[in-house]
Amino acid sequence: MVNKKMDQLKKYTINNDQNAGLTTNQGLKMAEDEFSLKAGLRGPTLMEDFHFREKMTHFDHERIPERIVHARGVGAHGVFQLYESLEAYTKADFLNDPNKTTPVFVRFSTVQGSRGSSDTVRDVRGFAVKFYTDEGNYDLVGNNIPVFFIQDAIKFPDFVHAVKPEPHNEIPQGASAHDTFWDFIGQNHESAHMVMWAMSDRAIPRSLRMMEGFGVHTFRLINKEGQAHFVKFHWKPKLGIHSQVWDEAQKAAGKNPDFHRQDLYEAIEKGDYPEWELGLQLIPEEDEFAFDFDILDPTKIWPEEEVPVKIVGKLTLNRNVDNFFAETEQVAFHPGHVVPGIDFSNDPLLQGRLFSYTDTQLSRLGGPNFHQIPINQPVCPFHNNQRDGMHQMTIHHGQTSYHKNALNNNQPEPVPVEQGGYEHYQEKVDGRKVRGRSDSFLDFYSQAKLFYNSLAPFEQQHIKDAFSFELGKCKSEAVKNNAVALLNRIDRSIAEEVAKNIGAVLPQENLEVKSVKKSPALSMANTIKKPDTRCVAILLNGEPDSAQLLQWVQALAANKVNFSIVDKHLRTIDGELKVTDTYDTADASLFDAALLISTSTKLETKAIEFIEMTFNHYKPLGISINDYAALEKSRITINEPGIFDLAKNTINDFITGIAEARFWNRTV
Ligand code: HDD
Repeated sequence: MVNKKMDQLKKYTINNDQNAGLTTNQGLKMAEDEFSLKAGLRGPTLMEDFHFREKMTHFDHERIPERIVHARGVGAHGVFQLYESLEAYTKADFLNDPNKTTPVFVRFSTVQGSRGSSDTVRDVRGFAVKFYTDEGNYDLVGNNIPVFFIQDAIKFPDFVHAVKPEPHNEIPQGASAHDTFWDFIGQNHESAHMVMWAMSDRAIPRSLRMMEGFGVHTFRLINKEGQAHFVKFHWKPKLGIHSQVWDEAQKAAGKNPDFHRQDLYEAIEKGDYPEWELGLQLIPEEDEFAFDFDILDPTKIWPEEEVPVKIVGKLTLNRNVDNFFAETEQVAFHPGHVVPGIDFSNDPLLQGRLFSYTDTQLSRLGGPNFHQIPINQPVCPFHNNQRDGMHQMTIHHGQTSYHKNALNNNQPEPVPVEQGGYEHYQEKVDGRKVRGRSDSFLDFYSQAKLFYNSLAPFEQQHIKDAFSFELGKCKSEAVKNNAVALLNRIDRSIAEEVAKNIGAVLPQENLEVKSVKKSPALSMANTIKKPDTRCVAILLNGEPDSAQLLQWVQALAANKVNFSIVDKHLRTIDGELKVTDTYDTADASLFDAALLISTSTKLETKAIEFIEMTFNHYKPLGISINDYAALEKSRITINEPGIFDLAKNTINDFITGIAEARFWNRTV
């Protein structure tokens, strides 16, 4: 398949170090690379050692500033395929022609932690997509949560200062469980809705491949006739939306800090290409005021039951990067990178973002020519009169670099709208210059309650647990009390339970939102469930029946379930199957299920620990055991939900359990 971006990147990708002599950057062949030039073998290094100085100088400058937020991330290449023309809504070329395949680059990220922090922390996940369209780059820079903490971009530096590690001791890393974050939330009730999502299971995804993405803001689509629709963008994962449990996420953060990054990399290497469908929620321009929330407010969703999501295309990630720094680290996203047919709304958070993203690249990527870095280049030609600057890579031929000119026939010339020139939507605006908030943005609590009402009981309990954990880590009584006062505005039962758990003051008056309204689309309990790409640890305790084992692993593979065989030592079983992990290298927090195969009368302690953690995290457990008494040493009873005794159940029953993923009605 033709992929213009891949073809472009190929020109910059070097793989010519084989059979090549070592040279300096000036092309000088070097006869020695292990010893610096010295005055005598035991003498000082000489200034004239240009090779040493060049090598060391380059090394000294290898790092660039990490992103102020979203520093930890992972990227991959892919394609976007439209299902049917959207010309009724937008003139964007890549959303008009279903025969066109648009190359994309996607970067997922956490928000709070630094570049080396753990993947499985409780946090919002960034979901940034760069479409390399024939009309220029279009960036949809979203998150895995459909709302945001604040309504106006001017508060973003305050919010980020509050959530980041505290300035005096740079603690904590990759966590919002600290005083300044909760102080900010207590003082800014516009965060109420977002904080409910951040404390829900959405903030601890099982895999980047199993989370939704949202453009968050209201944007505008404009068709050829100049008609506009308000739009919200959604990414719906084909594998469904799935999460870890909090204890598992914390353990995985230590056992494998690269858990999500590796999961994505390995899935793509195996050919299990992650897929999302693009969905649009559309509101005609004339219905702007038809809702009981302001559609410009980024702390509000448009409930899917009120404004349905129209599925319009598919994103597939099918290629890992060749070089992390060159591609994932240097990619520069910007919500202001738009194409004809896509425009902004007056959402005050979006408006501020339109300034911040290019600005931050100037210090992060070192100057105004970052668009020339291969990963950032559009796949269509670009011409203008911008010149010079740090890291200019292009030799612009000719005398003129200004508009208008007569010396070069007025080239490059602005392109008329009919020929694809971008024109801003001519929205009529009329108002006084004011610093303030629209009254229509003042309902902070209704949708926080809607979200909570929509969740299954186990999801609601996880939210209460998460608040109790996070606020329990705070030191200030005032911060805790203020946070409980916020919860009391949303739901009394959360406020009561959290106040009790953290020893905070429960306000006397119940100020909760009195609404039982639900939006079933918000619950992860209603998601797609498949066994595909889930990973099972096959735990050996004694020598297994190899024919039986082979049959089981074939059944797992036939259902696209991945597996690792775990034993005391790495070895080959009967010359066929390989033990790929030991009880020391594997950990239950890193697997979706376990299958214990025991042929001995005694269960090894580490095997017991493994199945107990699997059990405690509500995961399916397959058991093939010759002596049931051996299980008594563990806390597992064979009749609990999600335990599959392979003497009575088939391997396919176990695989159905793997698809189910969690058994919440277990007595843990
Ligand atoms: Fe932002 C990075 C998403 C509000 C300023 N943001 C960044 C990234 C994502 C988001 C996914 C990482 C891009 C990458 O992978 O390189 N940000 C969002 C969403 C927001 C949001 C969904 C609200 C709806 N952001 C937001 C505001 C501001 C910024 C209000 C400032 C006014 N964001 C930035 C930034 C970053 C950034 C400082 C850091 C690195 C970068 O831009 O390239 O400019």
